[in-house]
Amino acid sequence: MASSAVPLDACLRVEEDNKYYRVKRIKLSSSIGEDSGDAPVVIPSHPLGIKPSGNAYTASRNIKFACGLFCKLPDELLNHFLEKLDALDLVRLGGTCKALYAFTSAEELWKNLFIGFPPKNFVWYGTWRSTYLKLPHTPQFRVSCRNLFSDVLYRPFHCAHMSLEPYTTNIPSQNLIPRFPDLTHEEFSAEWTDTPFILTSPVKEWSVYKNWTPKTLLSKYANVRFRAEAVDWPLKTYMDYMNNSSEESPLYLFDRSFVEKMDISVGKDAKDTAYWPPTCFGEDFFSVLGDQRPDCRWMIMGPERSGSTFHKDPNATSAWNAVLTGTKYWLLFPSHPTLPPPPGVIISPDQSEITSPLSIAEYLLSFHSLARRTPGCREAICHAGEVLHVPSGWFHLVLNLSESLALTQNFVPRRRIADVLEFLRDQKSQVSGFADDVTDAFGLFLGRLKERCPEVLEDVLEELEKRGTKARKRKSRGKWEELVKMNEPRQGDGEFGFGFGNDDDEEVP
Ligand SMILES: O=C(O)CCC(=O)C(=O)O
Ligand SMILES: [Fe+2]
Repeated sequence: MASSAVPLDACLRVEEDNKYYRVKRIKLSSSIGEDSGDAPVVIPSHPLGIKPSGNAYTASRNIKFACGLFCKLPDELLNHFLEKLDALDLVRLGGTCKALYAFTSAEELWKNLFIGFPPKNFVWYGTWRSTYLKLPHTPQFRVSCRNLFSDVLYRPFHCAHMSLEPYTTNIPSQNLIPRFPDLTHEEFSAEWTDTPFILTSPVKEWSVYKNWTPKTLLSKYANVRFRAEAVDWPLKTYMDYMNNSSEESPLYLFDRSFVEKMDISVGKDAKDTAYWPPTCFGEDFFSVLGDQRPDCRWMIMGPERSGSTFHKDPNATSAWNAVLTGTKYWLLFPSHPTLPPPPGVIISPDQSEITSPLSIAEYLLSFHSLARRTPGCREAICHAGEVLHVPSGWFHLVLNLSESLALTQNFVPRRRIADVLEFLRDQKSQVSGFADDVTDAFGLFLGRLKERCPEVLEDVLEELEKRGTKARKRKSRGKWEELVKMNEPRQGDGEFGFGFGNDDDEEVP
């Protein structure tokens, strides 16, 4: 079984040749990745010459011992200490010896400094450190830190260069997400609202497909600022970053106001429309909220290895995600109170908070092989011109396998209105994306549904009433039944099911 606790040095043996470390798979190899045969995975050498900790055992020199009392601190603790320093102190301390130069050069430290106090004007110089310090990247002046052995420093580099192929190929047939040219709304409503699928035709009709690439956008919107996680950068700066960086978790452009910023029209009937939601999804019931609907559409751009760690989409909405350029690897799991979360994902007892503590690359190293074997797991590679459906409530992790540009939109199909109302009513602290003046999202949605589509609301309320009765019956089950259940096979041990089989309320005494 994969384990996040396996240290890198236990898994890797690193041999130096002129340019590359050949990272060979040894006995523990199944703990760090998928079985990709005996082919060695080639990782370039660390620019400072740092190697994984395990190499210290056979080394005749270790330069960490030259950094005075700091050498007594475990690497993790030393790194935490350095997180408290400002740029000047980091540079000064880094000037005292080679090992401290390496520790104070860690990119994460400089990224945090940059994002904490973003400079007004800057040029991207290839790394967060050189950008923050305004040092054009000059690799020939790098300090050599050979004979420094640290997983803390080596791991992010490994994750930024490891091959993604073993994790994204050979998808088991039972996990594979189905692909269709298109579906009718009737087919979607009757069979597919709870299931991920890919459509290969609709996106190819949009004018933005083929006309929008990162390059064509650059020629038109170079100075427009787009949101990328915690920063708003002009597109030309983000593209400099995207084309000239190499990170474990690259900064991801994720902009919810792109329609307004780019002044485009959207929707099937709009003049000169850029794109429209695939018709099979039918009416989006959050549209009854008009201007008060929560954020619902994003333009997404990022380099290879960027992506989204495991999450569920906001407010129990469903989503579609259309790839315009590049390719995305998707890993999805259904969720239900009776199902455990995906391997490696931690969920609070009331299911309201999801924590996915690892970067995507670390997740692949530690949990992917288990995830792939877990019932319910669904996987796919979505190519340019294709759109993937993410059903309401499903956990998903997304990884860009190459530079990619995508559009995504969240919506509420008829069959999921009850889930959204339940979420807005019962998970108030998790409700997101509404303007600050919306203090009662549940009341607002309920009121609008009553006003605009009273018959639909009547059916939905009936459905919610039934769900409430079932939940109350489940709660009132006796201790005896709970004990008996403990001896039954766990949901997820055998064939995958949503666990609704356990809701056989007719048999509840
Ligand atoms: O393209 C991606 O990274 C996935 C986006 C996503 O999951 C989301 O917008 O919720
Ligand atoms: Fe999502």
